[in-house]
Amino acid sequence: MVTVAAADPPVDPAELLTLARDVVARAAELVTAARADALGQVSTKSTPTDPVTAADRAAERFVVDAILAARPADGVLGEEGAERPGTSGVRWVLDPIDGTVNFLYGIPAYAVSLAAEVDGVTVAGVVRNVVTGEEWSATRGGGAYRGETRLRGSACTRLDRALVGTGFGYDADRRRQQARVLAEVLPVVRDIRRIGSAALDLCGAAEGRLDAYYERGLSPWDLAAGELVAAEAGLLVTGLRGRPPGEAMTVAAPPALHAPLHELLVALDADEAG
Ligand code: LIP
Repeated sequence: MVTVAAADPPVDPAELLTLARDVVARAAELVTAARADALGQVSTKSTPTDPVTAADRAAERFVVDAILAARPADGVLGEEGAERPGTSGVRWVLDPIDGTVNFLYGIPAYAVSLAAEVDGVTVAGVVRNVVTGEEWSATRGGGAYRGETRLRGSACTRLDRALVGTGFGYDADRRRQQARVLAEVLPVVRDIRRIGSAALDLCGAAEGRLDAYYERGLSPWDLAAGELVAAEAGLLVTGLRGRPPGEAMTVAAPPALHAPLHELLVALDADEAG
């Protein structure tokens, strides 16, 4: 058993993963069952096109209650407002529906994303596509999987042959800046895919369904589980200019692609304001 001594009591990432997988699977069932009613209960957050539904909130409540029933001393951070410090050293980071616009439109690309951190380091993560039931998971040092299949990322080594995922924020000025960057990336790669869920983008890159991924504007809950899955699949997951992945920029790619993509995004100041 690999234990993480920083927590009190020490925890086994595999045990955290088992709990996360069970809770996420049940949350995905709740999201599916709630969709019909949720479509009539939509409000917005940062902009009129940044939705949140009753299903987002119900799924977050469910996950938080289930996690704390099992581990009452843990901390939680959720996209829809769940935030509590814990005393165990373990914090759960949750996006109850990553890809909420896809959820609203019935596009089968939205996921429940749940990660466990110990003293700020993600040690276990699960991403589950609610519609297809595909589940990506990882523990730190334990590898990344879709189901039982080990993930190794893409073998692509040329940026001009790379299928690159990205996404866009909800704010108009941010989208103008992202479009400026996209206009320079699109001509020099194979193609772009905008799937609409950062968690699924990161897992897609881990599996090789995308050769690489970048996005500016990710929140901790978008990133937490998918970042671990991508890293455990052998991808480099970074920001720009030596920074960690985060709100300014996240780049996830195999080493052969990370260097040219990173260089391009730095040249475009892709992590700058806007
Ligand atoms: C989504 C992200 C995605 C981004 C979307 C949206 P949400 O998160 O996962 O990468 O491009 O604009 O922010 O809002 O569906 O939880």
